[in-house]
Amino acid sequence: TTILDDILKEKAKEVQKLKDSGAVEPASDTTVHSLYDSFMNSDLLSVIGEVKRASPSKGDIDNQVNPVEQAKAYVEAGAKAISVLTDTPFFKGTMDDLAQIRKAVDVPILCKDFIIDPIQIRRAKAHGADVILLIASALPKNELVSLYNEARRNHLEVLFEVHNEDELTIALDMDVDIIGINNRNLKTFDVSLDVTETLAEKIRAEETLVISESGIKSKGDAKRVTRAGAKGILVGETLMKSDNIKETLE
Ligand code: IGP
Repeated sequence: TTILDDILKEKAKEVQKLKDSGAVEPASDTTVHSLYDSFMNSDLLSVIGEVKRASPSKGDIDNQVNPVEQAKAYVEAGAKAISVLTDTPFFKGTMDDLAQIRKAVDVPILCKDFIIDPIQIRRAKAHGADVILLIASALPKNELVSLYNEARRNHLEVLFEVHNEDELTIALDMDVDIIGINNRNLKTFDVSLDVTETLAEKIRAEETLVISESGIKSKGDAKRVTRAGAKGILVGETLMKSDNIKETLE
Protein backbone atom coordinates (compact mmCIF):
# COMPACT_ATOMS: atom_id res chain seq x y z
CA THR A 1 0.00 0.00 0.00
CA THR A 2 1.06 3.60 -0.57
CA ILE A 3 1.17 6.49 1.88
CA LEU A 4 -1.90 7.91 0.13
CA ASP A 5 -3.80 4.69 0.94
CA ASP A 6 -2.73 5.01 4.58
CA ILE A 7 -3.82 8.64 4.74
CA LEU A 8 -7.20 7.88 3.19
CA LYS A 9 -7.77 5.01 5.61
CA GLU A 10 -7.09 7.30 8.61
CA LYS A 11 -9.35 9.93 7.01
CA ALA A 12 -12.25 7.49 6.78
CA LYS A 13 -11.94 6.86 10.54
CA GLU A 14 -11.83 10.61 11.23
CA VAL A 15 -14.97 11.18 9.15
CA GLN A 16 -16.78 8.38 10.98
CA LYS A 17 -15.91 9.99 14.33
CA LEU A 18 -17.20 13.34 13.12
CA LYS A 19 -20.47 11.73 12.06
CA ASP A 20 -20.80 9.82 15.33
CA SER A 21 -20.26 13.01 17.31
CA GLY A 22 -23.37 14.46 15.67
CA ALA A 23 -21.62 17.82 15.27
CA VAL A 24 -23.59 20.23 13.12
CA GLU A 25 -21.79 23.06 11.40
CA PRO A 26 -23.48 26.48 11.33
CA ALA A 27 -25.12 27.46 8.05
CA SER A 28 -22.38 28.59 5.74
CA ASP A 29 -22.27 32.23 4.75
CA THR A 30 -21.78 33.27 1.17
CA THR A 31 -18.73 35.46 1.68
CA VAL A 32 -16.01 34.36 -0.67
CA HIS A 33 -12.52 35.58 -1.26
CA SER A 34 -12.20 34.29 -4.81
CA LEU A 35 -8.87 32.67 -5.64
CA TYR A 36 -9.97 32.36 -9.25
CA ASP A 37 -10.77 36.06 -9.66
CA SER A 38 -7.72 37.25 -7.79
CA PHE A 39 -5.23 35.13 -9.75
CA MET A 40 -6.91 35.45 -13.17
CA ASN A 41 -7.04 39.24 -12.85
CA SER A 42 -3.31 39.53 -12.24
CA ASP A 43 -0.67 39.72 -14.95
CA LEU A 44 2.01 38.57 -12.55
CA LEU A 45 2.61 35.12 -11.15
CA SER A 46 0.60 34.80 -7.91
CA VAL A 47 1.79 32.80 -4.92
CA ILE A 48 -0.14 30.65 -2.46
CA GLY A 49 1.97 30.39 0.69
CA GLU A 50 1.44 27.15 2.59
CA VAL A 51 1.52 26.66 6.36
CA LYS A 52 2.97 23.16 6.75
CA ARG A 53 4.46 21.87 10.00
CA ALA A 54 5.38 18.43 8.73
CA SER A 55 4.75 15.98 5.91
CA PRO A 56 5.09 12.26 5.30
CA SER A 57 7.83 12.86 2.72
CA LYS A 58 9.90 15.37 4.74
CA GLY A 59 9.06 14.62 8.38
CA ASP A 60 9.08 17.72 10.62
CA ILE A 61 9.54 20.90 8.59
CA ASP A 62 8.87 23.46 11.34
CA ASN A 63 6.98 21.99 14.24
CA GLN A 64 7.32 25.20 16.31
CA VAL A 65 5.69 27.49 13.76
CA ASN A 66 3.00 29.94 14.85
CA PRO A 67 0.51 29.45 12.00
CA VAL A 68 -1.03 32.92 12.33
CA GLU A 69 2.32 34.75 12.30
CA GLN A 70 3.49 32.60 9.40
CA ALA A 71 0.38 33.35 7.33
CA LYS A 72 0.63 37.07 8.09
CA ALA A 73 4.28 37.08 7.04
CA TYR A 74 3.35 35.45 3.72
CA VAL A 75 0.69 38.07 2.99
CA GLU A 76 3.00 40.95 3.98
CA ALA A 77 5.63 39.53 1.64
CA GLY A 78 3.16 39.55 -1.25
CA ALA A 79 1.50 36.11 -1.23
CA LYS A 80 -2.00 36.41 -2.73
CA ALA A 81 -3.48 33.41 -0.90
CA ILE A 82 -2.77 31.03 1.99
CA SER A 83 -2.92 27.25 2.10
CA VAL A 84 -3.33 25.59 5.50
CA LEU A 85 -2.62 21.89 5.99
CA THR A 86 -5.40 20.80 8.35
CA ASP A 87 -4.66 17.07 8.41
CA THR A 88 -3.38 16.12 11.85
CA PRO A 89 -2.04 12.54 11.75
CA PHE A 90 0.33 13.02 8.81
CA PHE A 91 0.88 16.81 8.55
CA LYS A 92 0.40 17.97 12.16
CA GLY A 93 -2.06 20.70 11.18
CA THR A 94 -5.51 21.42 12.65
CA MET A 95 -8.83 22.95 11.69
CA ASP A 96 -8.20 25.45 14.46
CA ASP A 97 -5.11 26.70 12.54
CA LEU A 98 -7.46 27.48 9.67
CA ALA A 99 -10.00 29.28 11.87
CA GLN A 100 -7.30 31.42 13.48
CA ILE A 101 -5.66 32.32 10.18
CA ARG A 102 -9.10 33.30 8.81
CA LYS A 103 -9.35 35.98 11.50
CA ALA A 104 -5.89 37.33 10.71
CA VAL A 105 -5.74 37.65 6.90
CA ASP A 106 -8.04 38.92 4.19
CA VAL A 107 -6.96 36.78 1.22
CA PRO A 108 -8.37 33.48 -0.11
CA ILE A 109 -7.60 30.50 2.14
CA LEU A 110 -7.26 26.94 0.89
CA CYS A 111 -8.18 24.14 3.30
CA LYS A 112 -5.53 21.57 2.45
CA ASP A 113 -6.87 18.20 3.48
CA PHE A 114 -7.87 14.84 2.06
CA ILE A 115 -11.55 15.30 1.40
CA ILE A 116 -13.60 12.16 1.00
CA ASP A 117 -16.97 13.16 2.45
CA PRO A 118 -19.34 16.18 2.33
CA ILE A 119 -19.11 16.58 6.11
CA GLN A 120 -15.51 17.76 5.68
CA ILE A 121 -16.58 20.35 3.12
CA ARG A 122 -19.14 21.91 5.45
CA ARG A 123 -16.56 21.87 8.23
CA ALA A 124 -13.96 23.60 6.08
CA LYS A 125 -16.48 26.31 5.18
CA ALA A 126 -17.49 26.77 8.83
CA HIS A 127 -13.82 27.27 9.76
CA GLY A 128 -13.41 30.01 7.17
CA ALA A 129 -12.05 28.30 4.05
CA ASP A 130 -12.67 29.82 0.60
CA VAL A 131 -11.20 26.94 -1.36
CA ILE A 132 -10.97 23.19 -0.79
CA LEU A 133 -8.64 20.66 -2.33
CA LEU A 134 -9.90 17.65 -4.26
CA ILE A 135 -7.23 15.14 -5.20
CA ALA A 136 -8.05 13.25 -8.40
CA SER A 137 -5.93 10.25 -7.46
CA ALA A 138 -7.76 9.81 -4.15
CA LEU A 139 -11.26 8.93 -5.39
CA PRO A 140 -13.23 7.55 -8.33
CA LYS A 141 -14.65 10.09 -10.75
CA ASN A 142 -18.28 9.87 -9.61
CA GLU A 143 -17.27 10.75 -6.05
CA LEU A 144 -15.08 13.60 -7.25
CA VAL A 145 -18.05 14.99 -9.17
CA SER A 146 -20.40 14.79 -6.20
CA LEU A 147 -17.89 16.40 -3.80
CA TYR A 148 -17.17 19.12 -6.37
CA ASN A 149 -20.87 19.92 -6.61
CA GLU A 150 -21.22 19.89 -2.83
CA ALA A 151 -18.37 22.41 -2.54
CA ARG A 152 -19.93 24.74 -5.10
CA ARG A 153 -23.28 24.55 -3.29
CA ASN A 154 -21.41 25.70 -0.16
CA HIS A 155 -19.93 28.70 -2.01
CA LEU A 156 -16.46 27.18 -2.00
CA GLU A 157 -14.02 27.12 -4.87
CA VAL A 158 -12.17 23.89 -5.62
CA LEU A 159 -8.51 23.38 -6.38
CA PHE A 160 -8.71 20.17 -8.40
CA GLU A 161 -5.37 18.40 -8.16
CA VAL A 162 -3.95 16.25 -10.94
CA HIS A 163 -0.63 14.55 -11.51
CA ASN A 164 -0.93 12.73 -14.85
CA GLU A 165 -2.81 12.76 -18.16
CA ASP A 166 -5.62 10.46 -17.01
CA GLU A 167 -6.36 12.69 -14.04
CA LEU A 168 -6.16 15.78 -16.23
CA THR A 169 -8.72 14.22 -18.57
CA ILE A 170 -11.11 13.90 -15.62
CA ALA A 171 -10.52 17.56 -14.69
CA LEU A 172 -11.19 18.69 -18.27
CA ASP A 173 -14.32 16.50 -18.51
CA MET A 174 -15.61 18.03 -15.28
CA ASP A 175 -14.87 21.49 -16.63
CA VAL A 176 -13.28 22.60 -13.34
CA ASP A 177 -12.19 26.25 -13.00
CA ILE A 178 -8.96 25.72 -11.07
CA ILE A 179 -6.49 22.94 -11.83
CA GLY A 180 -3.58 22.26 -9.52
CA ILE A 181 -0.77 20.36 -11.20
CA ASN A 182 1.06 18.52 -8.44
CA ASN A 183 4.72 18.07 -9.34
CA ARG A 184 4.95 15.52 -6.53
CA ASN A 185 3.70 11.99 -7.03
CA LEU A 186 1.76 11.32 -3.81
CA LYS A 187 2.47 7.59 -4.08
CA THR A 188 6.24 7.66 -4.64
CA PHE A 189 7.09 11.26 -3.52
CA ASP A 190 9.08 11.81 -6.73
CA VAL A 191 9.08 15.50 -7.60
CA SER A 192 9.62 16.89 -11.10
CA LEU A 193 8.65 20.20 -12.66
CA ASP A 194 8.39 18.31 -15.95
CA VAL A 195 4.90 17.35 -14.76
CA THR A 196 3.76 20.98 -15.01
CA GLU A 197 5.43 21.37 -18.40
CA THR A 198 3.74 18.25 -19.80
CA LEU A 199 0.24 18.90 -18.47
CA ALA A 200 -0.16 22.71 -18.51
CA GLU A 201 0.03 22.93 -22.29
CA LYS A 202 -3.10 20.78 -22.57
CA ILE A 203 -5.21 23.23 -20.55
CA ARG A 204 -7.08 26.22 -22.00
CA ALA A 205 -5.44 28.98 -20.03
CA GLU A 206 -7.96 31.72 -20.96
CA GLU A 207 -10.65 30.20 -18.77
CA THR A 208 -8.86 27.78 -16.46
CA LEU A 209 -6.60 28.87 -13.63
CA VAL A 210 -3.48 26.69 -13.58
CA ILE A 211 -1.53 26.38 -10.33
CA SER A 212 1.77 24.53 -10.19
CA GLU A 213 2.18 22.78 -6.84
CA SER A 214 5.15 21.33 -4.92
CA GLY A 215 8.89 21.33 -5.25
CA ILE A 216 9.25 24.99 -6.20
CA LYS A 217 12.48 26.15 -4.58
CA SER A 218 13.85 29.09 -6.56
CA LYS A 219 13.00 31.98 -8.86
CA GLY A 220 14.28 29.80 -11.70
CA ASP A 221 11.69 27.14 -10.81
CA ALA A 222 8.96 29.79 -10.65
CA LYS A 223 9.96 31.13 -14.07
CA ARG A 224 9.99 27.65 -15.51
CA VAL A 225 6.43 26.80 -14.48
CA THR A 226 5.23 30.28 -15.49
CA ARG A 227 6.63 29.70 -18.96
CA ALA A 228 4.79 26.37 -18.99
CA GLY A 229 1.48 28.19 -18.38
CA ALA A 230 0.99 28.40 -14.60
CA LYS A 231 -0.61 31.61 -13.29
CA GLY A 232 0.01 30.61 -9.71
CA ILE A 233 2.34 28.51 -7.61
CA LEU A 234 1.77 26.72 -4.32
CA VAL A 235 4.86 26.82 -2.12
CA GLY A 236 5.23 25.10 1.25
CA GLU A 237 8.61 23.84 2.35
CA THR A 238 10.73 26.57 0.74
CA LEU A 239 8.75 29.29 2.54
CA MET A 240 8.56 27.37 5.82
CA LYS A 241 12.34 27.09 5.85
CA SER A 242 13.08 30.61 4.63
CA ASP A 243 14.65 33.08 7.13
CA ASN A 244 13.60 35.94 4.90
CA ILE A 245 10.16 35.34 3.37
CA LYS A 246 10.11 38.77 1.71
CA GLU A 247 13.34 38.10 -0.13
CA THR A 248 12.26 34.58 -1.11
CA LEU A 249 9.05 35.95 -2.64
CA GLU A 250 10.62 38.95 -4.38
C1 IGP B 1 3.50 22.35 -1.26
P1 IGP B 1 6.13 21.99 -1.20
O1 IGP B 1 7.01 21.00 -1.92
O2 IGP B 1 6.35 23.41 -1.67
O3 IGP B 1 6.22 21.88 0.28
O4 IGP B 1 4.64 21.58 -1.62
C2 IGP B 1 2.19 21.64 -1.68
O5 IGP B 1 2.17 21.58 -3.07
C3 IGP B 1 2.10 20.25 -1.07
O6 IGP B 1 2.03 20.40 0.30
C4 IGP B 1 0.90 19.43 -1.56
C5 IGP B 1 0.08 18.56 -0.78
C6 IGP B 1 -0.89 18.04 -1.68
C7 IGP B 1 0.07 18.17 0.53
C8 IGP B 1 0.39 19.40 -2.81
N1 IGP B 1 -0.67 18.58 -2.89
C9 IGP B 1 -1.86 17.15 -1.25
C10 IGP B 1 -0.94 17.27 0.95
C11 IGP B 1 -1.89 16.80 0.07
